[in-house]
Amino acid sequence: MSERDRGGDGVDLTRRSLLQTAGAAAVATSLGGCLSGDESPAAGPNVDEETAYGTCWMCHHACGQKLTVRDGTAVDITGVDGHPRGSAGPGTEGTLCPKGQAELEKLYDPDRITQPYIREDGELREADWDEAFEYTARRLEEFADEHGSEKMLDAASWSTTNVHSYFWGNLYGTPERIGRGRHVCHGGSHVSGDLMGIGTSDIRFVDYQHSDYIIMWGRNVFEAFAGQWEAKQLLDAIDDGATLVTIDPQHTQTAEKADYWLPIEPRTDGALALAMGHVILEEELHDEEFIEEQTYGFDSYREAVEDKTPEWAAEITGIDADLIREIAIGFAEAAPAAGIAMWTGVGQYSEAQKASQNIFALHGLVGNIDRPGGLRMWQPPAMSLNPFAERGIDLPNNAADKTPALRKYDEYAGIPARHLSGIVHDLVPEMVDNGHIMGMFNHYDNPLNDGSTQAWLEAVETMDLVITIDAYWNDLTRNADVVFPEAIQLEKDTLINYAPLWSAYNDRTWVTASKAVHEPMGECKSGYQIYKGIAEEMGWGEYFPWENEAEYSDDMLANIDYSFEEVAAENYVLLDEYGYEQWEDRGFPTATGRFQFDLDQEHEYLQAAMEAGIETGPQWQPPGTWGHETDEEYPLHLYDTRSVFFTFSADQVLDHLTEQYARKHGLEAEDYRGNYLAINPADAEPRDIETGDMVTVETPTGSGELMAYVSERTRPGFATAEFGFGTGTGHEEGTNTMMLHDGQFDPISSQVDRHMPGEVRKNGGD
Ligand SMILES: Nc1nc2c(c(=O)[nH]1)N[C@H]1C(S)=C(S)[C@@H](COP(=O)(O)OP(=O)(O)OC[C@H]3O[C@@H](n4cnc5c(=O)[nH]c(N)nc54)[C@H](O)[C@@H]3O)O[C@H]1N2
Ligand SMILES: Nc1nc2c(c(=O)[nH]1)N[C@H]1C(S)=C(S)[C@@H](COP(=O)(O)OP(=O)(O)OC[C@H]3O[C@@H](n4cnc5c(=O)[nH]c(N)nc54)[C@H](O)[C@@H]3O)O[C@H]1N2
Ligand code: SF4
Ligand SMILES: [Mo]
Repeated sequence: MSERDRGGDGVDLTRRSLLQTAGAAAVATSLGGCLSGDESPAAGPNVDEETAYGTCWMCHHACGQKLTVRDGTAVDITGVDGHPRGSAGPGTEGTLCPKGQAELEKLYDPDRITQPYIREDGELREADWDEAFEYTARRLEEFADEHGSEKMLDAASWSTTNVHSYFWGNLYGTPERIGRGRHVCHGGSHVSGDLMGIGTSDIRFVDYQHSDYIIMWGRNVFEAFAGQWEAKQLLDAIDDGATLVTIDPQHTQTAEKADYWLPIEPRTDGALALAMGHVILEEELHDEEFIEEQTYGFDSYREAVEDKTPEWAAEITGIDADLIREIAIGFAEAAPAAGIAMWTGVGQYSEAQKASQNIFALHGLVGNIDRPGGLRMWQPPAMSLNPFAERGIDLPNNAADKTPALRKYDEYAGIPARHLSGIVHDLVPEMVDNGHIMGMFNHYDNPLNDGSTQAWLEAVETMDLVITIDAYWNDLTRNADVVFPEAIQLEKDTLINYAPLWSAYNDRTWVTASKAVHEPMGECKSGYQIYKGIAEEMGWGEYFPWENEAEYSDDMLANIDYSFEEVAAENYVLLDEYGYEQWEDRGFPTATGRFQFDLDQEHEYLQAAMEAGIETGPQWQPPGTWGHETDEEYPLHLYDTRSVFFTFSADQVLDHLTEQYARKHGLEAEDYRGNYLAINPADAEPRDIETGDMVTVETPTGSGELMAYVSERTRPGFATAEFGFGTGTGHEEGTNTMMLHDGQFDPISSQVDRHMPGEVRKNGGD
């Protein structure tokens, strides 16, 4: 296992082969009709050809795009060299991953919604913009009169403009919001990282360039990267001799490249981390000075790991005790040039808050925080996220005196998460039943994908008012009262709506922007124009003085003395330099100003911990403390995963991507284009299941049909399927794994728990 095998399946993974599984030419071919139609003349000497930039928004990580536009038609798309997110750093090639390349297919996709719709006499019908704005404003006013605006749920997600939060919070006045990080993405580690002083997820990235020892702890970075820079720099690091460890029940594409694969028993990460800490202290490999000067609560840590020997953890995790020792020593000896990358793998189970706390404690123990090769504390550029304030607009805060329902009503008094979270995704259907949530606003978001889908489907039908800004039809948009068609990133001026952090430049702040490359299709408008239109009808025109996104962006950039035009002309600009060990001057952003092993200083957490009956310091919580366990009837452990071809449920609608996904599994000859259930041969054989068979997967609360993919990729007993397919999504083929979900969530963070016990049988069998 410790033998380095970097060939994986005979495929030599390189920067290009990993990220560019299909060239732009292949994408252009797949666009077929679009590009050879009447308006797309063949290239020739008289053809008017331009180069333009884009800011890829296919997975919202903003890699730079360079486009060739011929007589108004975008014909080629590629990366931008040296781009902070799309390259490996200065002087290196910029590329696009398969999703990024597919944005051209999305631009010309005939299935996109390109017209506003409103509900009349129970049916959705096409409307013009004036009608749609007027109708929306009237319904919003009626909703506020009848229910109170606090019963409107803001579920906006990947909008390129942050104006939605000002619209729904400050102006309409709702305190109810489902955010991505804490509620549906990685709630457990969001809470721990925040309270320990290393950020929610913003700085959860290793300083790959200088690292000698990298642990991918429940992360599959070669399929799910946060911008291509991450996968590219990891490849460079291992080429330069860094040790790569993956801790994952799946033998992922990342495990294929690793020196060590630890096929951990799911949900036992907390035990492994405590045992690693035990070894590091026993071997005296901890950083005494850092602990003394920069941390809080070390005594509770020492006490917690005292009896957590590798032999103890081996029983629980299924990982050999000697291997645990080897990894712990390897990591600590390489520190501070050693880092742990973590995101959803230790984020999406009910015991994840404590498990991630135990893992993050290892950073404090070896003192690798904000030191070269360790866990970098990324800095944002000094851009303003509040253009209203920049303009001197006196924006009211109409949500300020409203308490979220979770904290207001007795029905939720038993839920510890209410202290730390405004909402629980999986409780929304119940809140709708209780009349505490009566409407919802969505923008580039589909909650039917995220958990408890069956209950959510009913909730959406019960709600009094559902408004969406989307690009495709699915069970959410079809059930909405208003559907606004949004221009995609290539059709609008784009400055990302948050201050960008992690990138290939580990010592520079930066921004990236691009101008519209193409006219919006049909009647599509940008998100900003949609909010402005509704606001004007609501009588809030004074708060929207900017004509368009570019003007709004100018105010976001004013602080750094750039205009939107100037950044867009370059695609990206590098700004201030910053150094390591920033805690030296600033301390850590915690109640004690130190890195916190123990979270007893945080009042809200203390309340939640007391109610949940857990400790504030590091602690071992066995699987099943809150989540489910497998049993005789449901012996398989089910989990959903990501593929490099898809972002959540957003782009399974693009045929070129589902085609590549089928090809990667060797199943392109089948008619089926849904997701696959990956299952180990040891589990498949007794069930008579072979690759390509249709199977039914069942949990105590639901079932679905999909195609089997028998593979050593998953450890025995663990079966996975990519999410974002099936009922509720825009690509109905396959199974929405969350249709099998029963509402289990982490009682501390409120994060959806996506581990489920299940059984699988071959269709047509017994
Ligand atoms: N089952 C399962 N669910 C998960 C996860 C998981 O691991 N398993 N992971 C979670 C994580 S980590 C996160 S961060 C969340 C994010 O998940 P969400 O925020 O829910 O995002 P998506 O599912 O991508 O939302 C897709 C919606 O955007 C629409 N859309 C596509 N293109 C456009 C466009 O150009 N403009 C507009 N306006 N709309 C568009 C689609 O039609 C669809 O309605 O998902 C979570 N959901
Ligand atoms: N292509 C693509 N890229 C993306 C996204 C996308 O949807 N598609 N989404 C983006 C977003 S918002 C996010 S949050 C990130 C997520 O990035 P990652 O967290 O790297 O996402 P996954 O690929 O789901 O990897 C999670 C891994 O955890 C493993 N795992 C499951 N259970 C356990 C467990 O109990 N313990 C351990 N140790 N491991 C476990 C799974 O087998 C899986 O390999 O990706 C980002 N990048
Ligand atoms: S990683 Fe891929 S999909 Fe995501 S922004 Fe970059 S090119 Fe686009
Ligand atoms: Mo996420």
